[in-house]
This record gives sequence, C-alpha cells and structure tokens, in this order.
Amino acid sequence: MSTDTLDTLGPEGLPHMDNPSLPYLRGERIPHIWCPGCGIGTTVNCFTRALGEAVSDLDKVAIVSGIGCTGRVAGYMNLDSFHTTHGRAIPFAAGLKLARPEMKVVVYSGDGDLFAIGGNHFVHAARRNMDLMVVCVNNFTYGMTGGQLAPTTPEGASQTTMPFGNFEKPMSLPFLADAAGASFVARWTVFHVRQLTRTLREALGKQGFRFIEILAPCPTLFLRRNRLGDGVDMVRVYKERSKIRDGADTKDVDLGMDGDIIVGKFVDRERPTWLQSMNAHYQQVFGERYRPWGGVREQD
Ligand SMILES: Cc1ncc(C[n+]2csc(CCOP(=O)(O)OP(=O)(O)O)c2C)c(N)n1
Ligand code: SF4
Repeated sequence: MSTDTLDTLGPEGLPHMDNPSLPYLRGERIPHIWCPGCGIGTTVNCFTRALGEAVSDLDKVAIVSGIGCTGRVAGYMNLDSFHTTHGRAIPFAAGLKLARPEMKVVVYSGDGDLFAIGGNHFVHAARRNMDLMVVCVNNFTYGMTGGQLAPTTPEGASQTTMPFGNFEKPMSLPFLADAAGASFVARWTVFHVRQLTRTLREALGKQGFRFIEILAPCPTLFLRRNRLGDGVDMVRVYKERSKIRDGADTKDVDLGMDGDIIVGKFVDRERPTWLQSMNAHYQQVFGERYRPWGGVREQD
C-alpha cells in the first residue's frame, strides 16, 4: 500500500492537519507494521498527545527502542530516535542522557525486550535513578518472534514455547520497578487513553527513573492462541477487570488470566538522579576543583 492511499493524507496529498498526532510521526514511514487490533498504536497516539502537551521543543526529546513490535515505535516518531539492539535500549539511552543531559530521553519497548534479555539493565537503571522515562507495552508475549513465553506471561496462558499452559510465576513489572528504586511507577491499559495520556504527560515533566507499564492486546499471537477474541474484546476485558487504585502497594498489583487489573499511579517519590548524586559526591570530594557535569557542552 502506498502512503497516498492512507486516510492520514488529505485531498492535496497533505496530512489532515486536524489529526493532532501527525506532527509527531514520520509520515514517510507509514503504513506501519502492526497487525489490525494491535494495542501498540493506541499507546503511540497517547504518547503523541502527551508530547504535544508537555514538550515545547521536540529537538530536546529523544526516543530509544529495543527490538520487537513495540521496538518499532522509535522509527515512527518524528523525534531523534534510535532503534537499538535487543535488550539494550536502556544502556543506550543512559549513555545518551549522560552525554546530553539537557535532553529528555524516553525508552519505549516491549516486555520481552525490557524484562527478559534487558532485565538487568532495567534493574540497575532504576536503582541508580537514571533520568529516563521508560514506557513498556506489555502484551504478555514476544510478539515479533511468534508468541514465545515472556517473563510477564500470566500463569495458565498458552504460548508457543509453553503449549500446555504456563506454570512459571510471572514478573510484576510495577513491583520490580518500585523495589529497584524507580521514582515514578504507573500502569494503565489501552482502554484508559485519557488517564494514560495524563500520566505520560506528567512523567515527561518529571526527573528520575520513571516507569509506565501499558497493557495492550496482541491479537495475532497472545489472544488467538488463548482464545480471547480480538483487540476490541480485550479492551472490553480491560474495562471490566480494571480497578483504579492510585497509591496501591505494588506488591498487590500482580496480574493473572482472571481477576482484577489494578491500574493507576503507584509510586511518585523524590530521589536525586544519578547525575545529581555524582555531581554532589565529587563536589564534596574535590571541592572547587570539580566542574559539575550537566549542561550543554561548550562546542554545542
Ligand atoms: C540478541 C537477540 N536475541 C533474540 C532476538 C529475537 N527477538 C526479537 S524481538 C524479540 C522479543 C520481542 O518481544 P517484546 O519485547 O515483548 O516485544 P513485542 O514484539 O511483543 O512488542 C526477540 C526474542 C534478537 N533480535 N536479538
Ligand atoms: S504480532 Fe502482536 S504485538 Fe506484534 S504487531 Fe501483531 S498484534 Fe501487535
């Protein structure tokens, strides 16, 4: 399909300017790769709206993704964007942030990328309170590679590598982020588009390690294999099962195939970022001789 058949283009072949997401997307990269009913696009829609509300200079925002269906987000955003290797979005983003502290750096990736192969990086970036905003689209599976078991797959769910039902205990992502030291932790689903947009906007305006989990359907692999219907059916399930509990204890927000889905803003605390701690520490050690790092380089 060529881009001029898309509804994103108006009669003159120009984008419909009334679509508030368009200025934030790279029109030349459309059509995107996502399946019909996939939840990733809804998360991007919310993210573009949050960017529009929270950021005045898009040159000061960079987005970094790993590999996976969600990992394609960086390539579609009209920002400085980096599509890195599998599991390495966080260390790449940390390096970028430390080299250019004036930038807002957002990591956008899937649950497999961030918590399986990339799990150690997540834990240490949260522990250090690296100044990164990490958005995880959790569809409970490895979408891009065919529906293998992920660390988030609920008990009992069938996956290609666990065909008779998952007997492993899944990771609770907000609990892990909280325990590791993240300064901001929230969870929404793609049903909660307004709350999600608000949370993304709030997180864009904050400092420190901010983690937002978004539950989103993968109809092609997770839903079909588990006979859960299509994307719209899953959004209905999110609506019926979700309970908004701002400030909930993250040890109580586990997810299963049934039962409540606890959503909301769970953690919002002040901690010095890694860079602030480093500067404070070396100022104490070296006094006047230490020149704190944190601004734009002279050659810039
Ligand atoms: C080093 C390495 N190992 C494995 C892969 C294969 N691989 C690509 S994406 C992916 C999992 C993606 O799952 P997730 O992060 O949940 O993203 P989704 O596709 O579900 O959005 C895997 C295992 C890879 N690209 N590189
Ligand atoms: S395979 Fe799943 S996660 Fe990937 S684009 Fe399709 S529906 Fe979305």
